Amino acid sequence: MKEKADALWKEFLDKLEEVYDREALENLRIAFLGKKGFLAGLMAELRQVSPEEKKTAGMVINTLKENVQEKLKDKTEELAAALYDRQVGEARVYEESLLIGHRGGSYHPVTLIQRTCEEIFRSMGFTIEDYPEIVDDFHCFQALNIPEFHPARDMQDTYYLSTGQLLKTHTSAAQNSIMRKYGSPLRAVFPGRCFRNEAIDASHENTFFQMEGMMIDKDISISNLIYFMKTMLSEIFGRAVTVRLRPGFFPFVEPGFELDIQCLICGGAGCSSCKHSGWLELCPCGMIHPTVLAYGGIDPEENSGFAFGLGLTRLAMMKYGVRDIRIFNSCNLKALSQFVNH
Ligand code: FA5
Repeated sequence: MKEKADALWKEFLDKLEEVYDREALENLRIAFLGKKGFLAGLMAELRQVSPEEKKTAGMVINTLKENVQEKLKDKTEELAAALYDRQVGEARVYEESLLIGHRGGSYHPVTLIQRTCEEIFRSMGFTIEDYPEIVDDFHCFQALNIPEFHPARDMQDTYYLSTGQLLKTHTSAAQNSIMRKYGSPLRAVFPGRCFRNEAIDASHENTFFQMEGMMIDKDISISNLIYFMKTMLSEIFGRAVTVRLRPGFFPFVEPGFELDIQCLICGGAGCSSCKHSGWLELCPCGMIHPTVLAYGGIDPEENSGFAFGLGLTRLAMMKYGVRDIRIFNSCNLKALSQFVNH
């Protein structure tokens, strides 16, 4: 019985590999689990097995059945996610929510979330700064303790221009100029569009928004950082959200952290938006590295500070329950205009 079950399992896995749509999946399910399917055949054979072997043989069949069911379930989810991606690509997914008769313009959801964040930080004494999208290597990398050939550059696949300048890969590129503009003490946030040559999927775009924040003064500590992060998130969501802080490496902070938010789309159960992990990387942060302070003309012996790089586009996904980041750059007004009243 065990050999037969193993052979069936292998055959099932081979066939599953070739399934690309729901119809084929259903046919496979019927072939294996249906009334006249292979599993039913094995069950029929069980009747001929001697009473001593029956229990073991029964367990073998049950295990096979459970494994087949689990794989079918995974494949169903995988196909559903792929179908969803296709629909988003064709900009059809939000058609039901078309605002019939709606003719007025509306703000882009990322603009809405950006303004909400700006308001929250303004109320806590932060200034709002603007910064160019085309920057130079010094500001994007070197001033952030990332010299030429540093491996951290590999994490941000960069678009270089023929002038030697580049498209800002992160809002941290503004840190140096803002430190030089204000010196210490300073409290500033600076939202901006970022560009990376990314493989695009449900949570990665090649053009997305971040909002950087910095607070520098005498005696700024990690508790200040955590306080501001928590205040911001509870203000934005208007309810308790589950976050986790784990160590993260960025050459411009020490110590550095990754602040993840529990996926609000699936409630942490796992879905395509959070890559089935239940968590979404939202806001790396940390204490500004003394070398970076010094580059910005601020004495690291006298001052300390924190910085964070909030993923604004991902935050908009969580806030508005958008499953696929691609919708934001889709120019699909039917989809994008529905956030007008949030
Ligand atoms: C940075 O960009 C650092 N500059 C952040 C930082 C600032 C760290 C200050 C410490 C201190 P990272 O590459 O992880 O880190 O991006 C930050 C956030 O931007 C991510 O958590 C995510 O929310 C968002 N993000 C990054 N890449 C993408 C992408 N391709 N598409 C959408 N959002 C992205």
